[in-house]
Amino acid sequence: MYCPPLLLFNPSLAQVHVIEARDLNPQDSSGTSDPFVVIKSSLGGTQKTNTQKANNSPLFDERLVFNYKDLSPQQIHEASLTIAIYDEDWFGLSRQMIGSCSFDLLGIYAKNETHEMYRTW
Ligand SMILES: [Ca+2]
Repeated sequence: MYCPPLLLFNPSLAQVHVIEARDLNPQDSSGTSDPFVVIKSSLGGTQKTNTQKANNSPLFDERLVFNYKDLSPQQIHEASLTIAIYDEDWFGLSRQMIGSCSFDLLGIYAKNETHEMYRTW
């Protein structure tokens, strides 16, 4: 069984650095969107970024942290995150999905040394 070193040293922390999105499809009649990112963990918990008003290529640069206790190796190996980006409407009272993707946490550690992921939709 392969266990990435970072998970061995700190098995109860998942930090997601949401950097940016580019060329989002506009959702508002103005030709722009008011995007924010929601991250949902299969281990429990949901976190979101701040909303970037009227911006189709937003720079978020926010770190979202999920802390857990007493995770089993099985839970860590099966953990996944779903990342969705929405357009905010009506001062946060409604939202419209622009796109989403999911990935398993160990896959990010195993695929590259920088633990970065890019997705186009
Ligand atoms: Ca909007």
